[in-house]
This record gives sequence, structure tokens and C-alpha cells, in this order.
Amino acid sequence: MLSGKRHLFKLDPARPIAEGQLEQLCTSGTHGIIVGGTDGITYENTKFLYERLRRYDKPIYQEISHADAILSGFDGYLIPLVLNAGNPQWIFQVHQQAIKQFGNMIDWSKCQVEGYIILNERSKVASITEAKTSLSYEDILAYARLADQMLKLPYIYIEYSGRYGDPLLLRKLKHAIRNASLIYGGGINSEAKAREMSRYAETIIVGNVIYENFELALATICDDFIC
Ligand code: 1GP
Repeated sequence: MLSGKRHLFKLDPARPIAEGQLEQLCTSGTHGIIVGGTDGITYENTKFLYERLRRYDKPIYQEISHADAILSGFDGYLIPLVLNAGNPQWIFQVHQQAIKQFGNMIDWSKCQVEGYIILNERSKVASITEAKTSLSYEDILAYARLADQMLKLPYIYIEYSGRYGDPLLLRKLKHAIRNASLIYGGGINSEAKAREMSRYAETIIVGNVIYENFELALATICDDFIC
């Protein structure tokens, strides 16, 4: 689903965005849009955002956080599995319950699992999943190998949501991972940060800055990413 050097914007259905801004994002040279968030995600706000996005010729993916907000029609579905969740609910229980409820309607050929490692202890997603964020490089590399070599997940997502992460960690991960594709998200709000993390991660995700400083969000797309 996501391969090669990729830049994606992540839009939160629970946060308002102007029509003109959506158009600028979708015609910016980004490779696609992920629709997802942590709080206040509903079927209705997801559908509203999806309907506005589908007018543009960009792949749109839904990152699933609430089973009752799953909408058909997306180009692909990303299913987070939080490897360092302190609350086991976020490792397999929410997935098992969602499959129990909707299992016969799921098109698995469009679904891919992201092995999430959440590292910003102040983020909302860290508090909801009770993520164990005080980890050494060795701990994080072991989670990554578990996802890559033991579970054979297609993606490992290093999530610093709201804060710029540690490039040295990304460099170590790049060398340790054999098959999975590395995704990085967190605090990218400039071309320099986008370039730095994309040296190590195949895919970089830009979220919060869209809502905080729109011009800076657009500036994260550098020549390396132009389609
Ligand atoms: C959030 O990883 C994404 O899930 C992007 O992080 O919002 O900090 O850009 P930011």
C-alpha cells in the first residue's frame, strides 16, 4: 500500500478544516491522506471528511481507531497494533472485538497492520493506550524486531505525535529492520525535519501542524517527495 519514499498528511475527522486548505493539501505533491485520530472520531465526521477528500485524485487511507467509524470506500485501511501498550486492550482485544462484530464485512486485501511504538509520553495516544514510553534503544529495537521478524508486519510506525523524535533512533531502526517498512510521525513542521526523518523512514506523516500553522505544513513537502 505504502512503498518507496512517501509523504502523507494525517487529517483528523474531529478537527475542522477549510475547503481551500483541503484542496491545497490534496494538490500539494503529497502521496496521500490518512484519515484518523484519537478522540471524538465518529462514523459521521469520518464520512464528512471522506466525502470532501474523494473529489481529489489522491489515495485516501483510513487508520482505524474506532470500529464503529469504519467506512467503506477508502483506498486502504491501516490497523494499528500498539506494541508497547501497557493496556493489553490495544494489543489484540479491540481488534478481536471489531472482528467479532464486523468480521464478515472486512475486505482483508485492503487492510494492513502497523506495529506502533508510541514514544511521546505526553501524547493523547500514549495516555489512552498506557504506552510504556521509557524505553532504551535496545528495548525499542527489540519491539521493532518483534514486529518485523517475528510477526512479519508490513509496517513499523514510530509515533511521537506532537513532538519531534530522535533521528539517531530512526537510524538504528533503519539498520535493524529487514522487511517491514518504517513509518515516522511526530512534530514534523519544516522541510528540514521532513528531510531528516525521511533519510531513515520510508514514510513520514505530518499531522498537527496542518491545524497549527498551515503554511508550515505545506513546507514539509520537499523536492524528494514530489510525485
Ligand atoms: C500523528 O504521527 C502522526 O499520529 C503525526 O504526528 O501530529 O505530531 O505531526 P504530528
